Amino acid sequence: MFFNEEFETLPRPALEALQLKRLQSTLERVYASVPFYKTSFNAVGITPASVTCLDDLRKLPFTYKQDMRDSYPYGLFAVPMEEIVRIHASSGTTGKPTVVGYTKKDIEVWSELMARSFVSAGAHRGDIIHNAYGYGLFTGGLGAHYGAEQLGASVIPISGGNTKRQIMIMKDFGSTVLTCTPSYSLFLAEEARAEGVDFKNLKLRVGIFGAEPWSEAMRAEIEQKLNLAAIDIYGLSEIMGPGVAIECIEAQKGLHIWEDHFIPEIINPETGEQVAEGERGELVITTITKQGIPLIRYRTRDITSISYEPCVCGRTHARIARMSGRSDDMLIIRGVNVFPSQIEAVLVRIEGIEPHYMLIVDRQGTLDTLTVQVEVSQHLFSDEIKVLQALSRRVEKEIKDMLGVTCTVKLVEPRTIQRSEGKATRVIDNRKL
Ligand code: DLL
Repeated sequence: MFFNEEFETLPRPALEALQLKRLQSTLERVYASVPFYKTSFNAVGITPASVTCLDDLRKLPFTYKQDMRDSYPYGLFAVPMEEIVRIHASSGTTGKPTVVGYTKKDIEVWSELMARSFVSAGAHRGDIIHNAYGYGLFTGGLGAHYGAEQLGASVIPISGGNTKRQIMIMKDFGSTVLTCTPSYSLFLAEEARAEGVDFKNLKLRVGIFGAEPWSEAMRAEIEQKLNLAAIDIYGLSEIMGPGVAIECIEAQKGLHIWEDHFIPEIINPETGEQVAEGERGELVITTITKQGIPLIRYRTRDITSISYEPCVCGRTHARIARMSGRSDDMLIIRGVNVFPSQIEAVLVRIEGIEPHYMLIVDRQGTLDTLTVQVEVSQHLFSDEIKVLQALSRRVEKEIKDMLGVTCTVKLVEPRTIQRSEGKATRVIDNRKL
């Protein structure tokens, strides 16, 4: 099933020809209307006319989040404010947020790509979409909302929070599709249980989860606890919001990136050079239809790989692998590179603990220390100390075996790690480097 069959299944030569045409017109536009691009292209001696094939894209300089911060709030906009109909911003962990603006056309494109994404996930008209992504400056809520309406489904704009009410509404309104962060879906499952609501008796069929890293093991856990098919959706505010890429329900293997609107590259984050197909590296995206704030070779900092293999679903757009972290959230603990998602993958596999955890990184003298706080399951909680000690030793050993990093595991009481209604915060880094 497709939302826009013609474009979703465009044979690759036609897709690439379209990309080149759209790339060239984007370059012309930004060169003429955004001083930042004129300066940065001139600095490397390139004009839009020097880009005559897709490979020429590599000659262009990268754009960084810092460039957006430096031109805060509207410096990278390529159209006058009269044409901007919506503004979103992504919460920066430090300093000012990154601001993005959309023209009417940008909103139409975004709605279409989200509608395509819903269909790819197995949703259709007649579905009741329970949209628990936050509404506001965050792109999740409104992005999914407009896409659901474009699809012609019924959308419940519940937003995040008030979990008990969410469960009542899901049950009473007969929600069939759930959209929220993967961590919030597990919180919903937990609350439902506490309320005596069994997901087996709900109508939910599909969950569309993204906005934060998660793992295959967590997918298995969500699918089992919520009794639905869990689909991975990717996006970022700078590029558009949710719906840049999504898995298809047919394969659930890799996320199709909508290549008629975005050109993906995977690079080595250190050297900036392209890596081979299938190899891991940082995702770089060039937008080729955006009007409000087109971005050229934007460094997402997200680590993935790309595959151009044909997919069983019939879509011809390349697939990127589940994000395995960010090139900048990677922790280096005693010289070992650690992605929080890797620790999570170990935790969810162990019987007796819950995937609610917090990583605390510190430094004693010159040595890094890693403490993993993780919740013990209710049924083990009242067990004797000996059992619990053995369990922490086991978790420590598994983490050591899998990641090569030594840590201390502290089991904590069920439901004591702070829950998030949006993105979970899972790392506290107390090191002062
Ligand atoms: O999180 C947009 C979004 C909303 C995506 C709802 C999916 C669903 P930002 O707040 O700008 O936008 O954060 C973007 O979140 O660069 C990734 O690091 C991370 N991220 C987004 N989706 C995924 C995913 C939205 N499926 C940043 N897996 C991105 C892993 C993800 N990380």
